[in-house]
Amino acid sequence: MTTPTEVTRPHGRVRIDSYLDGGGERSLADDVLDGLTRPFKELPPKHFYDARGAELFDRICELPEYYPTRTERAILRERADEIAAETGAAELVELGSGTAAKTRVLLDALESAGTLRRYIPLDVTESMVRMSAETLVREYPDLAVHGVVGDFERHLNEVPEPLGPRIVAFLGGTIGNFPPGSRRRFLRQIARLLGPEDFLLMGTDLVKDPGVLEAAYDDAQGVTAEFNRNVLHVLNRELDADFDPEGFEHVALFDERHEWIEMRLRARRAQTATVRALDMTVDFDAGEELRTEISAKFTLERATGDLAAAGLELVHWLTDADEMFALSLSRLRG
Ligand code: AVJ
Repeated sequence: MTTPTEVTRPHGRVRIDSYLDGGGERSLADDVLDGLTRPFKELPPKHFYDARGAELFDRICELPEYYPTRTERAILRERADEIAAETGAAELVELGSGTAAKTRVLLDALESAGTLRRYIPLDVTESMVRMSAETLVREYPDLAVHGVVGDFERHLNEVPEPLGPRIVAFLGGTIGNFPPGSRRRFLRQIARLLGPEDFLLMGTDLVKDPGVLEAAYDDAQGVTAEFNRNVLHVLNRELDADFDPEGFEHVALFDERHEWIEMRLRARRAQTATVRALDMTVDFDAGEELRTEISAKFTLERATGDLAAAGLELVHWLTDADEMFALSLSRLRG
């Protein structure tokens, strides 16, 4: 348990603990050192999300080709009352809460059921945690919000002790960003937040026609391409680098063997970038690719297997009529 760098109580029902202390920048530097010196260059997708990246991601969620967000929201709307009844949850812990747009659907259902007491958003973007906390306490007069500003890969231990039965929500399909081994390891860490009365509610995008998948990650307006290149803008700013984002082409393809989408940046020509903060140069051959994201797509079997590996058992598998996306409700295996 580390000490939060800052604790604020703007008024009785909001508390925000911040655990970001420069560790984030260190992790960017480490990821660049590791990832850009490998024979197959790679950066983890978490570095997309500076303010501009978060904004571009919000625009992606509105695109006609990008079905996951609206499909997940529709499933939630359809099934929230059932989830509330089944779980009787007093609190909602949300990992990667962002703007907390879909959260309201769950909070409404838990409030109507009369069980809701507390919301615990965990996100790396401090402004988002603060904004959603302040908005939500105004909208829900009996709700306490205990925000945790942190990285869900490093700060799960900082989630406060439960006040009662809880739902841990990990929405959007973000679990698909982890490669298979670390996905199961991460699910085991999440499982440690659960007691015998608690549930995990997780969103997973489903395996489907490759054309539909690839369009979702390569939209006609080029918003996803800009989102992909944004990681280079982040490196330029944070590490005093000089990558030319326009020197790279956006690539999105479905790897059928691994059942995941890969996003890559492909060098349009041979080029060298300097990363001054790390005193390193990075050479690209013409056509060389840098992998920036995997986004795994799931079947019921894959989801069940991953949950089981973390000691969790599936309670409900909730999908839309076209089986585009699924929400799984699971709990510790009894
Ligand atoms: C936020 C990780 C769920 O993988 O679909 C959207 C991110 N990348 N378009 C996803 C993303 C390209 C998104 N997740």
